[in-house]
Amino acid sequence: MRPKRALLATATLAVAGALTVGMTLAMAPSASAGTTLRAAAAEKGRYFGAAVATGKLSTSTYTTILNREFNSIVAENEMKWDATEPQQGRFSYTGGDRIVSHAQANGMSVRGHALLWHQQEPGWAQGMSGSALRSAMINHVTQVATHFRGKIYAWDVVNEAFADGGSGGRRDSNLQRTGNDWIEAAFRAARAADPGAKLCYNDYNTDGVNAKSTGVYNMVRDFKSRGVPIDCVGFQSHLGTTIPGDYQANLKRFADLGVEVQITELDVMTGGNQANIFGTVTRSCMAIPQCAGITVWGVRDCDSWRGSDNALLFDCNGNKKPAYDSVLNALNAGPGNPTTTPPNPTTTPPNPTTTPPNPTTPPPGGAGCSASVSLNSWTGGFVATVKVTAGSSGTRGWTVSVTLPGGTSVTGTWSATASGNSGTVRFTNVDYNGALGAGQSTEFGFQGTGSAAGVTPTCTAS
Ligand code: G2I
Repeated sequence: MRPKRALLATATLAVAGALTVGMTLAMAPSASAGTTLRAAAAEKGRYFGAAVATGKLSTSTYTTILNREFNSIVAENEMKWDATEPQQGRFSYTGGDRIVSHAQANGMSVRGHALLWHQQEPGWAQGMSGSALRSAMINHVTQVATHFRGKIYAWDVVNEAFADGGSGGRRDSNLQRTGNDWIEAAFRAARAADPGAKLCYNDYNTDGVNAKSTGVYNMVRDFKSRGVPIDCVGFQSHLGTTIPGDYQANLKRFADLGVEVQITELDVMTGGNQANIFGTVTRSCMAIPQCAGITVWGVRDCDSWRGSDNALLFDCNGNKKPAYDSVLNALNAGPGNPTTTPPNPTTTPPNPTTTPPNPTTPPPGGAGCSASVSLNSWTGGFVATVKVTAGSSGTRGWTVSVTLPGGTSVTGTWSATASGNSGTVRFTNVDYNGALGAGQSTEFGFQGTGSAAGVTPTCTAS
């Protein structure tokens, strides 16, 4: 204890000294963009966010900093499973809605955190397993993503599902024990419920190239190759006194897979290196065009889950720390961002899950298409992915019919519109995937309860 206290006292003095510099800078008369984190990030096409606890929104020091410096927020706890579905099938959105309305009133976008996580499961789910849990978790994803539909820039659909250590494999949990496909089933359910939200996988200790991040990388590559809807990967970046030398290279290898990367829970151990590490993280994000933004996990040091680590950008009185200047300078020095646009808090960007047909070859119309289905099944439920391929005349639109066995019903559909949910169900294209050139394919999917084993889809083109 004693040496630590001495260390902290020294650090506090150092911080206080450097603060004078930070405050002088902040008092410069210019009110133009670039003098706050949110303005500097927005100028470069990024967001700069903070994790928020609703209980603090009535503290004026806190809210003043939040509204001045951040243009994105995430609920620190209020959108988690235990908070949103405290009893099975009974949903509670008070805290989450408060976060969303604060964002809307202050020009901020919202990150959703987190639909499925093995921690902070409500008690009723902790005791569940197998197909009952699988149905409950998919229902949770569907209900919560539907409630917030159109209001969330990016969802952490699944949080912290990989194991620490060298295995590169999944972490054991009751979620994982429902079957290895639980993550893709969750992403598909989230896409069906809110097609406009970017869907992220989020984890910690994945901040450099290591066995764990490579496990995640392999999953993302597999998802992209099979059309599982994933748009982004979150790197939590809870950092100590060092940062992996390949931090930026790691972000880049994920971006090269065709996903957005986001720094989602940044905080850094206090000490001599804190400002440098915050700066390195910010520069790394700015160097990757697909890095959409950075979220710090709290506003002031005293708001942090890390307590005495003093891990954030503002001290407990709300003063800017040297780490703040380091981040602001890195944002202002960074290149613009050609591939991501800053999320708009009030509109939902269209987010098709399939590649639109080539506009230079107008579809000639006429009959002819085929469909094939691949199934991920577990006891009591399934996710079906259907590939639709146009015949030699191409399509203007298509309808795929499947006849489901008795007792089986469809609970969610993406990239198509379903008529009915049991017996013979007809799936019709949505506006962006009906027109297919000759031989071109698109995919849609549905999930359901019961079994879809052996179903044969038939396709009709228009
Ligand atoms: O643990 C740090 C973060 C790691 N990644 C996922 C994040 O969701 C996680 O956030 C933390 C929150 O900052 C804490 O505030 O998650 C913790 C839960 O594992 C949060 O702590 C919980 C306490 O454990 C509960 O006792 C308390 O009721 O916060 C709750 C609300 O204050």
